[in-house]
Amino acid sequence: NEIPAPAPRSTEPSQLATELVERLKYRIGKDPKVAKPHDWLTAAILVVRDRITDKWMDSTRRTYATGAKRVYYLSLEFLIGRLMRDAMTNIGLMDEMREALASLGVDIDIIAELEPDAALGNGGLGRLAACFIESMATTDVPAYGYGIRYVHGLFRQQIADGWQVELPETWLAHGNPWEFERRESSYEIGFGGAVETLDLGEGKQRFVWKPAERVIATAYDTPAVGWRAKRVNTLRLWASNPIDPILLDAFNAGDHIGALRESNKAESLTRVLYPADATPAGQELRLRQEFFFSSASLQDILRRHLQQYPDFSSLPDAVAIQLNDTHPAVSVAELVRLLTDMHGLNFDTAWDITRRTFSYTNHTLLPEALESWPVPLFERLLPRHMQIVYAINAKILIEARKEQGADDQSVRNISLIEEGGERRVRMGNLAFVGSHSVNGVSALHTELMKETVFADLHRLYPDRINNKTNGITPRRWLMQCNPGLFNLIRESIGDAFEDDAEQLKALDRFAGDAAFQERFAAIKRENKVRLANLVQARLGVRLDPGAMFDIQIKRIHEYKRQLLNIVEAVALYDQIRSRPELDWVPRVKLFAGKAAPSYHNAKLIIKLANDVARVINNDPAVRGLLKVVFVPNYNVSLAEVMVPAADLSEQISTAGMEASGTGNMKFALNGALTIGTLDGANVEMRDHVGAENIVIFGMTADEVARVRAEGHNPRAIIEGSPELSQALSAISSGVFSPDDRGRFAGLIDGLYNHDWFMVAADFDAYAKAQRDVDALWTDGAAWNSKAILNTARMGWFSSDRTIRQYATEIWGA
Ligand code: DL6
Repeated sequence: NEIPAPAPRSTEPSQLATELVERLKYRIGKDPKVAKPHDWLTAAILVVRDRITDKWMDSTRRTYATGAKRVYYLSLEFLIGRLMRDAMTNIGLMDEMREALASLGVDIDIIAELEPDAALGNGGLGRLAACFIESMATTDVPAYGYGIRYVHGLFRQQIADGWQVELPETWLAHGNPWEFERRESSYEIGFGGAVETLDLGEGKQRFVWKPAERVIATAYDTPAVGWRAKRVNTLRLWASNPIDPILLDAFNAGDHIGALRESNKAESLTRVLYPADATPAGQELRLRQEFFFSSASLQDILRRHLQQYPDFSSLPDAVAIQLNDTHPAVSVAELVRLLTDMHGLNFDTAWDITRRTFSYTNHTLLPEALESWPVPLFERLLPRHMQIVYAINAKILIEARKEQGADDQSVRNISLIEEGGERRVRMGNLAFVGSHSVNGVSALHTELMKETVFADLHRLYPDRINNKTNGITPRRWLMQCNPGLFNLIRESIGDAFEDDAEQLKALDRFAGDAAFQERFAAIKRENKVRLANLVQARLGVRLDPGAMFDIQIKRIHEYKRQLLNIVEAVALYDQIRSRPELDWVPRVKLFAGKAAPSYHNAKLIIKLANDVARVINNDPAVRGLLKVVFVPNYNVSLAEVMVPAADLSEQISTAGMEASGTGNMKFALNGALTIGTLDGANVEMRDHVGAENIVIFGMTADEVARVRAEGHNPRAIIEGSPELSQALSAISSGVFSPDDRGRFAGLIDGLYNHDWFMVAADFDAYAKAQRDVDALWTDGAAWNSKAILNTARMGWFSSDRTIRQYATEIWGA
């Protein structure tokens, strides 16, 4: 019998207020008179969640009824940040909830600040996954995001005496009112042990993996609400639990700690997010995490498929599975195992289904970030998967050699096993051969993939590599983080851009309108005041909102070249002191970002930024014309304050090294001008906003590759640039580190000796570009016009566009 759908609930603030009090009493057990702000936050989330749940169930029913293809996005990271504003905006309840809470004496802005920032990711890759989940719901793609429910997300960063200190993050400390625990959706995941071969006669065999260890994966579901709540999808995160919570025999025998050892071990599997960005963790636990979430997700997908279809021949037509980087690449072997060993398909059929079901996104060309696992480790942990990897490898290499005439070197490059030295399983190659589509994340990155890391595989499968330039969700990165600008746009061009970001183009005609420029600039100023207040409160540093806010926020990495920016600040400091009579443009250089805890140079760069800041900010000769600020603990919520406040966005990676970038898109959409290299998506941004509205400098990717191949002489470059050599000698001689004069000598020696990241090579071009930026700043109308054109022309970089391209060109969804 059909169960009737519930009648739509009233969205009257008075009704919402009644529900808020109800949730507070019956779900949290608090009398409104004694409720704390945290209790109100939980109550507010529960009220919104109920409404979302109605839509969620509608969406699920609709997917079943229409038999629509389902998309599964497997990602070890989802950097979702806070969810409450996002959900309320998308379901259209923001104003009503504000009023309802106000009627109970609660300020929504205060409780919103208490929501933990869910940092289940490191940086761009994880935040992209979060934008995609929202855009898949917005564009009505039936999708599940699958990942890990880390108990501790990315570490909290404290700055102590200028150094980064890592502290545990505890986003679940107050519980998580968004999620539903699904005890019924749990699966066994095995590790280790051995494989038995059963002879079935007629040359047939069956393989039975007998794992030595097993844990349980339990699902936790969070609704992912699309714009206007047209669809609600599911983010399903797995937590690991022991099979036996306690070993009673051991406990009764007095071994109280030992009785819990296994249980602790099982739970520790999903306890912590690996804090490495673009460097493999290289830890057994990391491989365990990867297999754990891949296996749980695939078992779940196959179970759901069999509820609707008689067998797996229809899997590639009903299901698309996207591998977000190589972290879930072991899924290729696991799906073959599940289809053959557990469901009785033969290897060739299983392989064909696997390849037609998976697609893979590559997010980096950095050699150190291309995951590979030592064969002995892989074999010990996943003995059956090792056999399958060898079987796939044999198939691929025979095909390459016999059908394509690949030579020895090419066969070595294509192989799933890296030979020479320690033998390793190459996860990038496994993901590539196990997928029907392999995509890069910007046009330049995709071309470089074809020419470098996957050159031989590309020759073998020339139709497989394609490009899907990244995008960002305009709901979070404009509507919510910049309500002033959002309202101004709506007043000026109507609301069509809310459903199609490319309609922002209609703003073009306001670029030269003086009255509009004034309002646009006033909003930017308000956003800068908000950031200045935050900096004053957290760091005690006073910022002038009239100065140019020049911002670089992202993970700290040598290829992202925060060092180039800091060295330029030092050079500028020198100039301001030696030419005080000139009209210097007041600037604040703001930095934020985390360094991987084991990345020595990245941590040193944070210390340098802080040491330089201390000296410059306290030197009266600078007269406040230049300030340097490192804002601690960068996360999604901090980005939501910093992005709308930027005048200038620093996107200055060594060309050819940043796969795409997405921060670059957020800034430009919010009306910042970009100073950047021709790297990643900057190239396409220039095409969209117009070369005259972006400041491009420095070597191209081709030039970097050529210089690296031919060798260059950074020492000569430095000696030929008085500004640069003076700045470097100040840093290396201890002007900024009087307590330890040699602190930065090694860092600066690296620039003289090899300059791998082309900091010295690009310095003069960068410094000149910065002076061009200064000149532009002094012409307020010209600056504002360019800023408006950036906002107007960034609509194409909406993740809705990216997802539509994935849906039509990869998923067939
Ligand atoms: O595609 C999302 C994002 C890009 O925008 C960045 O350019 C890129 O560095 C980042 N890649 C990673 C790689 N980590 N691993 N593996 O985070 O992806």
